[in-house]
Amino acid sequence: MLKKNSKSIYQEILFASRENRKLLAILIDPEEFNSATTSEFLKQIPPETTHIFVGGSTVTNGATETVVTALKFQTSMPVVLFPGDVSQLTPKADALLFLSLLSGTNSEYLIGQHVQAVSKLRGNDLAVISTGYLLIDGGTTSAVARVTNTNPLSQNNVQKIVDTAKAGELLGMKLIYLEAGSGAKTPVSDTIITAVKNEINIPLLVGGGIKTERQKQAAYQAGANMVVMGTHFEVRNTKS
Ligand code: 1GP
Repeated sequence: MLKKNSKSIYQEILFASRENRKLLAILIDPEEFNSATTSEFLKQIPPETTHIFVGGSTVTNGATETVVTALKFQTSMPVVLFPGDVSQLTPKADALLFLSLLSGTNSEYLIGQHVQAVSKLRGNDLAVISTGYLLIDGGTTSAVARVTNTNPLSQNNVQKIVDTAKAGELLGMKLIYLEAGSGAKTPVSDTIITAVKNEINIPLLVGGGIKTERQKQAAYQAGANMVVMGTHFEVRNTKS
C-alpha cells in the first residue's frame, strides 16, 4: 500500500493545484462502457483530459477490472478508481480515491467499506488517496443517495458544506470532492465551490451535472482544481 504511484499521482494533483493548472477527469461507469471501443472513446474526450476515473454506484463484479485493463492498454493517463464499494477495487488501476462519505452518517460509507478494502490493498501498488466525499443536492435523487441511504447536503447550507469539507481536511484527507450526483440537474454552485476553496488547503474536485464548457470553466473560476465529467461522454459510448 502507498507505494511508488501514490506519491506521484497525488503529488501531481497537488503541484497542479498550487500552480493553478486545471485538471479534468473523465469518469467512466463500467456498467455503461463498451470496452471494445476504448480507443474511439479516448479519441473523443477533450484533449485537455488529465485523468480517467472508473467507478459507479453499483457495478457488476469484474466489470471494473475489464474496463481498467482495456484503458491501461490504450492510454498513459492515470487510471483512477472512483468506487461505489469495495467490490470495485482492482490493482490494475494506478490509484484509488479512498472515498469517505462525509456528508452522511452511514458508517458503512464512512469507514465500513474501507476496513473491508484493506485486505484487497495489501501487497499491491495501487496508490491510495484519502478523499473526503460530500454529496450535495443536485436537484434529483442521485444514485449515491439511494445506494448509501444518506441525504445530500442542501446547497442553501453553505456553511455546513464548508465545515464538513474542513473537517475532512482536519482528519487528514488529501482531497475534497464536492459531488452533485451523476446526471445532476444543478451542479454544485460557484458560491459553494469558492467558499470551500477559501477554507481548505488541499485540492478540490467538483463533479455532477457538468456538461458544458461554460459550466466547466465556471467551476474552475470558482476554485475547482479538478472537474469531473461523466454522463456527458457516456451517451456516446453506451453498451448496446
Ligand atoms: C458523478 O461527479 C460525477 O459521480 C460526474 O457526474 O455524470 O453528471 O458528469 P456526471
